[in-house]
Amino acid sequence: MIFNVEMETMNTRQKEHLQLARLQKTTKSTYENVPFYKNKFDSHSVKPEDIQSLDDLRKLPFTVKQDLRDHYPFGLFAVPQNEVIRLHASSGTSGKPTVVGYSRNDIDVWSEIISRSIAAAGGEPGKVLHNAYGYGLFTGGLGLHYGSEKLGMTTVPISGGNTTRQILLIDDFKPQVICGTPSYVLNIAETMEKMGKDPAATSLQYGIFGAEPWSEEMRQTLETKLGIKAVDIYGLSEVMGPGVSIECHEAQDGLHIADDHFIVEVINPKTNEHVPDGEYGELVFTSLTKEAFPIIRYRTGDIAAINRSKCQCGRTSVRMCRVKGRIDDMMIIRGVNVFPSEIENYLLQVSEIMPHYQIQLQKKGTLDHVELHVEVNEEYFKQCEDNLEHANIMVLTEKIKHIIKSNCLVTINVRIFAPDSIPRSEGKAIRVVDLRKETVMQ
Ligand code: DLL
Repeated sequence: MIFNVEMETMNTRQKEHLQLARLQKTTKSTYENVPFYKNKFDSHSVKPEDIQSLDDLRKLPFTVKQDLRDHYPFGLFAVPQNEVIRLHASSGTSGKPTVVGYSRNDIDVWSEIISRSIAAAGGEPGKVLHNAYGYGLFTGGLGLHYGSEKLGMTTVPISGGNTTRQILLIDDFKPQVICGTPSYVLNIAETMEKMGKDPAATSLQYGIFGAEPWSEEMRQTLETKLGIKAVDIYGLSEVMGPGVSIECHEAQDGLHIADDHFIVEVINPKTNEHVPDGEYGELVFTSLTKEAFPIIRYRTGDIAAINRSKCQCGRTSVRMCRVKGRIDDMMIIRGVNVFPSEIENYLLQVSEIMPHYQIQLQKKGTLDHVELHVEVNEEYFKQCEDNLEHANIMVLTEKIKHIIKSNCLVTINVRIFAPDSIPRSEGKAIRVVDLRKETVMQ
């Protein structure tokens, strides 16, 4: 179902015309209302009037996460604080959190974008949506919630955690759509299995999964276990929250960017030059309709590629491929670049292990030492007489090393653990544990 046919199927000329008008308005508003942008534009000798075409966007300076931290909490807002009706913030693992604000109109626009995202994912008015994204300062819970209500779905604001209760409510309320991080929804499905329930036998038909990198293999796992169609949803609080892009359930072939509200660019993170369509680079977004917290050329740190071909679903927006990961999460193992999601993709093809893993980074001398922690499944563990020293475990370790080596071209150490040893996620999974600063130099 296409929620807003007029906006979602516009032709390129109409879209570009709309984008330019909105870009000019945003540039003017940021210049006039946010001293940070005024100073930055001035130091780059660019004025809002210089934006006469979409290509002129390149004249504007980039914005980075540190700019948000430097102006904590409200320094980048473009409206007076009494017009800000909602705040969200990132957890800020290092330093100050990043705070974002929304005007009433921003919340309406976001809800509209999420409604059409849920419709693209298979949701429909009158059906039930189980929202297992965390509610609170994180944008996942409330973002999906408002859009689901606007679409006219019966919305279950369960949030993350309390997994057995989630299962009870799925049984009783019979939702067709489930939203959550892929790692948490996997946790729900496995908990159902442990309770002797068949996760594929619920009322669920569609899953809307995102907020963390995940792989095609993880999609297969979730679709098979739960008997659903699963789509990828992407977003970040600095740009709006979830809904910046989403796959359609018809094609499941790249995420449609809400490009009437955001312009995407893809750059080489080292040279800052644009890369050709189809090539991987860092995603950069400019908001076109946000009032309280407009953002110009925000460098997301996320690596993906874009594609401008038309999708079979009829939507005409630019699409992006699934995000490989964040630049910060990229590991360089003896000169080869690898993202955890690439390792996941091959790991999940190994039937003897569970779809959970963690990568530990340590320093040994001057070299980075990478250890992949995986968990053997119950059945195989029994065959190994519940013994991690069993010869079959050694064979399995070598098998995993070989699969990673031949597909990702890196040699990494693999450690196999007993079932249920890897921490389960209730929100964003922690895939990489970086112990390099704590590791004693040898
Ligand atoms: O994670 C917003 C969101 C909520 C997206 C619910 C999707 C669903 P932040 O907490 O600000 O916002 O984190 C944003 O998470 O820069 C990416 O690195 C990562 N991320 C988000 N969605 C995806 C995805 C929300 N589908 C950061 N695939 C982003 C890969 C994702 N990474």
